[in-house]
Formats: sequence, C-alpha cells, structure tokens
Amino acid sequence: MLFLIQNMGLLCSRNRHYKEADAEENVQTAEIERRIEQETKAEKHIQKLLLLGAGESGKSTIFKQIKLLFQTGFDEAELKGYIPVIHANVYQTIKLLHDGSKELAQNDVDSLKYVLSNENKEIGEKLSEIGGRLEYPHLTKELARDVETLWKDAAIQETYARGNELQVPDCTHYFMENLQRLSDSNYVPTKEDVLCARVRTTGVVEIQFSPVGENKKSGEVYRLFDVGGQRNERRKWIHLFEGVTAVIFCAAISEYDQTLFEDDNKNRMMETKELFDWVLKQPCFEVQKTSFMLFLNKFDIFEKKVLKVPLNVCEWFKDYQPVSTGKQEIEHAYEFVKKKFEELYFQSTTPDRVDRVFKIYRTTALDQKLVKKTFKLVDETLRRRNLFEAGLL
Ligand SMILES: Nc1nc2c(ncn2[C@@H]2O[C@H](COP(=O)(O)OP(=O)(O)O)[C@@H](O)[C@H]2O)c(=O)[nH]1
Ligand SMILES: [Mg+2]
Repeated sequence: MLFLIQNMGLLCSRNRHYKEADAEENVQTAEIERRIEQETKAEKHIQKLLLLGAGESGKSTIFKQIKLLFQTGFDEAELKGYIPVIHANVYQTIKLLHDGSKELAQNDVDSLKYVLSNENKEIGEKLSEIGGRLEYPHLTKELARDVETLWKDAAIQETYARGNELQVPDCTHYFMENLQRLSDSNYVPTKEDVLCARVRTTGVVEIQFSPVGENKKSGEVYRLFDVGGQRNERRKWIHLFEGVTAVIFCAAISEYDQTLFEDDNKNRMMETKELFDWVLKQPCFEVQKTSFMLFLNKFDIFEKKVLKVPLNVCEWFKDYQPVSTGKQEIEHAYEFVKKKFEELYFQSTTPDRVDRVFKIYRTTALDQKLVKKTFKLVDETLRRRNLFEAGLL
C-alpha cells in the first residue's frame, strides 16, 4: 500500500513534471512563433536591392562603398586580406602589358615602338613568367622595382596607350604609380587601394544597411546583393529576381571602345545594351513593378576618353556627332549616351509598365561622396514610392 501511495506520489509528481515541461515547451514554442512572426514582419520591411550589370561595370565597387558608408567598413584584418589581391593585380597587369607589347612588336605596322629596350627584356621575361603562375609571390621591394622599371619602359607605355584592346584593367595606372608603398613590409591597404582592387566576383554576396545611419528607426532597411557579371555567372541571377524592390544596373560608359573579357570580338557597350534590354524584359520585374536605378558609371574615365576617342567607334553610338571641345563636348557626349539608355528603357518596357520608377544617375564608383549622395537620392525615391503605394502620397 505504502508502495502504491509512494508510487502514486511519484506518478503525480512525474505528471506535474510533465505538465511543467509541457507548459515550458508551450512558452518556448510561443516565443519561437512570436519571433518568426516578428522576423517575417521585419523581413517584409527589408527592401531588396540587386546590383546587376556586365563584368567590370563597378558593381562590387558600389558594394564596397556601401559597406564603408553605411556599415562598419573594413577592419585592419580585412584591409590586410586585400594585399594578395592587390599584388595579384600588379603581376597580372604587368604580364598583360609585357605580352601585349611583344605581340604588337611582331604584328603591328608600327612595330618598332613596341619593342622593349634591351636592358629590360630579361626583367620582362621574368615578370611575365611570374604573372602566369597560379600563385604569386609577395611583392617585395626588389620585385616592385622591377615592375616599376618595366612600367616606365617606352614600349610598355605605348602598349598601355592601347589598353582598350588588351583587357588592361582600370586600376593599372593607380597601382603602378604606388608600387613602392604597396611593397612596404608593413603595408596596410588604404580605403582607396581596396576600392581599386579588382577581384572577379563569383556567386552572390549580400549586405544589410540603413542609409540614415544615426536614426535607424526612421530609415528604410535595405539588403543589397552583389553578383558576378560575366556571362557564365548570369544564370545565378534568376534565383534572386523574386521580391526585388529595385535593380541598380551598372553600365560602365567608358567602355564603348573596349571588348569583353570573355569574348574578344564583342564590344562591351553592345553587351551592356543587350543585357539591360534582357533585364528590363524580365517578367518578374514587370509584375513586381521593380524600380530601375541606372548608374552610368566610370564617368571619370569617360570624360577623359571621350575627347580622345570618338563615341561613334561604338556601333550603338554611330550617329553621334561631336559639337564642341572640352567640357561642353563631354556634357554633350554624356547626354547622348544617357538618351540612348532612356530610349532603350522605353523600347524594352511594355507600355502598361512604363510608370515603374526609372532613374538615371551619373556615377564614379570610386568617388565616395558622390556614391553617398547618389544613395541618398535612391533612398528618397524608394521611400516616396512606398508612401505612394501605401496611398499616403
Ligand atoms: N576609374 C574608375 N574605376 C572604377 C569605377 N568603378 C569601378 N572601377 C574599377 O573597375 C574595376 C572593376 O570594378 P568592379 O566593381 O570589380 O566591377 P564588377 O565586375 O561590376 O563588380 C575595379 O578595379 C574598380 O576599382 C569608376 O567609376 N571609375
Ligand atoms: Mg564584382
């Protein structure tokens, strides 16, 4: 009997134990559900921004600027993480220029000016061999001196002047003029170095930010996605097209006289034109009324180039007529390019969707102040659209 009572007691207490456990579990479940609900609500609040554009149009540079402007920026470890990238940029570029000069010295009508001076030939071969390796050595003072010597060779300078034919990266001049600093034993890359460093993006990276900064509550929360731009990367884009508030399409307007990295016969501007057309026609963006923010990027290079290389070398711009010189001509050329993109937008958007937001911005992704100003404008536009959609405007 005692045994039974004891056992019953045990049962009761076990029962109570179960009940307590149940209750606790319920509380936990409720808490989890509340959190999921909260997060879903918060997620709904988050606006998805997608950086799209061809390879080297400046997407990742804009992404880095956002990290610098509205997030924590780069700490010392992250900055140092860029050293191998920057050194790789140096080796790849000098190899490109060296091999390019050799080819021009053999095949060009004006071949003599591409022939390296005798004393630099050996350095050239050595650097070309290093630049062809899978892994590059650390850029020592000695190697940096070699690169500098070769860079200053007249034949390499002549080759660099034809950089548009050789896939020479835009950061070339900047890095070549800073070789001594880049090879210091205690070198820590600066913000500018990181912005100029070029890594071909593969896959997708994202960052969450609020442009208002100090007063986060009143600002929108954005999630920005950066993707690879080369042709083989583009099939990954489609998976990101759902629920996009705005596409930030980067077009490098300085590339009208260059060909693609992945196809030497294709003009980069023509590729951008086709890509923009394809993106505009995506049914997903039409249905969702996705806003389009077109960044006409690399204006700094464009304004220098346009006075030397006529816009009409590009098939899309073949009806361009220069009207003037200097600043006026630059503005005229820029407005012409802008108009071409505007026309393309209206051609490629179905008539009942032309009211989706479409804005064009002139950008230089390396210019932090300008990117900040541009993002404030993008933010304002998107907020206004939200108020409008909510019937408040
Ligand atoms: N001069 C100049 N260089 C730029 C500009 N935007 C990007 N770059 C450089 O162009 C290269 C390619 O840019 P990146 O952002 O990697 O292009 P992505 O392939 O579209 O991500 C990098 O070396 C950048 O530093 C710009 O507006 N002006
Ligand atoms: Mg990129």
